[in-house]
Amino acid sequence: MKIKSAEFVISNSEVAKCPKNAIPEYAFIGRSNVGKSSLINMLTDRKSLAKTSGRPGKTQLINHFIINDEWYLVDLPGYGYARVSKSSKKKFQKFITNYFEQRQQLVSAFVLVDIRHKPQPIDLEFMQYLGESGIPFAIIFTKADKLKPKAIENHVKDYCQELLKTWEELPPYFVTSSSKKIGQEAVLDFIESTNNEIAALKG
Ligand SMILES: Nc1nc2c(ncn2[C@@H]2O[C@H](COP(=O)(O)OP(=O)(O)OP(=O)(O)O)[C@@H](O)[C@H]2O)c(=O)[nH]1
Ligand SMILES: [Mg+2]
Repeated sequence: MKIKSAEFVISNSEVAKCPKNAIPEYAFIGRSNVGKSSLINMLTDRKSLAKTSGRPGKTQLINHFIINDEWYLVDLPGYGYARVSKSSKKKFQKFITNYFEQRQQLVSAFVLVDIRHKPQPIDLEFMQYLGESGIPFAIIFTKADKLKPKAIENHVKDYCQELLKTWEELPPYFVTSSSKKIGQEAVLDFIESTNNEIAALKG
């Protein structure tokens, strides 16, 4: 998919106030600092469409971006970062779970995990939560520039093995690096073919 346009639309803390348009939507979620906002910039070829930071907890709201006037890309706050505030210490903030449970337009979530780390309980729990809520998801391994190709292969293999302990089938997954621009085409092609399937179903 070619990115012809990518624009910020709105930030919200309530899912009820999110855009009402019935167009396909893809949401990026994962631990704080895993690289969600950076990935959004890499995918859209924009330097600072989504705000990034070296300190965890940068993204605090539900941020909608419209791509090619055709689909929404959503940047979400990270989970698993306790220092944000006392009241939001709960593992998955309520407005995030509300978003996933109520957002009719959501086609698929992308759960981002840092390729350097072993499977973390909080990520596996979030995937479990999505599965139980009937929300399709794909996994995006981030920061692949930090590992050598052989290590990437081993980490992905180990991750898949862990998933197969609880899942019968593996979700789609992608290896990416925002700094080295790895994985852009694969992720965008996945979104494009999913959009095409939806359009075909609609007739
Ligand atoms: N080496 C490397 N660093 C990355 C990559 N992607 C993101 N980073 C760095 O990781 C840090 C966090 O990036 P963000 O994109 O702000 O992470 P986030 O998941 O949106 O974080 P929150 O909004 O706080 O939840 C920044 O210092 C980025 O420069 C990558 O592909 N490679
Ligand atoms: Mg962010």
